Amino acid sequence: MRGLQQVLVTVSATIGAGACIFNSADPPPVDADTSIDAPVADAPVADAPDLDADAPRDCGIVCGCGDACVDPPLPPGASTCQTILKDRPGSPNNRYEIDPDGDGGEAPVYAYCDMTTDGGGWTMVFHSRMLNYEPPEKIPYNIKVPALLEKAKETLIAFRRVDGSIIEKSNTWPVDWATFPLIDPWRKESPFSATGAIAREMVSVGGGTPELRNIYFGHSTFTASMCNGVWDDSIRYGRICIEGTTAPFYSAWAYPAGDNCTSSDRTHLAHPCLPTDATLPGRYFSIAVR
Ligand SMILES: [Ca+2]
Repeated sequence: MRGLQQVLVTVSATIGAGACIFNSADPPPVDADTSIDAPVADAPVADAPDLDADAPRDCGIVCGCGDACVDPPLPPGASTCQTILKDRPGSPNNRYEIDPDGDGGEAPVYAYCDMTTDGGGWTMVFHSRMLNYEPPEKIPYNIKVPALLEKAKETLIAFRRVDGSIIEKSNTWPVDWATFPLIDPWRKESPFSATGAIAREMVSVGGGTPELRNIYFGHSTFTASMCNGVWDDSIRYGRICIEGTTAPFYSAWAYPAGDNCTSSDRTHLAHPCLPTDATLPGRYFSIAVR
């Protein structure tokens, strides 16, 4: 079997661009020049996910065990995770090549596509990969294609596992994903760039009926332990949360101590974002758009 795989890899490699030559048994090789364009932190994550545009190529299609496969060509013109799902219904969650501004302009990038949550078609533009982002003004999206954010209408925030899958609400994890209209300033800069802001939007938590909510985002802090305070711009801390909900509460990301990934209503008090503990999987804050 091993010999057959080797042959298939060799054959696929000769097919050229678009060939899908890896499967779960054969992780993709990591090239020496696939450095991750992310800020340097004092607490790097050893097993950080390779879900951004700069990470090495992965299959766009789930291959059978031991099989080689070839990506069908994407339709010409602009593509996002949403257009891929529309053109290929049933496409699985995975990394795909996208080109939001079509031929020319920005080069295509590889992005993780969430094809299942709330109808799918989400392009993940941010997936935390370290503790204590500094300085917060320099935290970019992982996917930096302006056309993607200019065209997007909705945002999905969620805590995800290292492989990109969402950690759904459960008895031991009372935190939901949430969707809301893409907040205008988020089109230009990541929410980490804000000092301290409140956007009022119709928010759906876990796919529920949308309700008007306050969305807090910025690298300052507020004194309330719940997500309902008044911003104090004199202190750098880092908060993203949605008042009165079980949506993700991502905090302390701009402060030199452990980050917290919990629920906005704080029913689930501070949990560190990254490590796996006895009851919870490793968790990473994420932002996706469609
Ligand atoms: Ca392009």
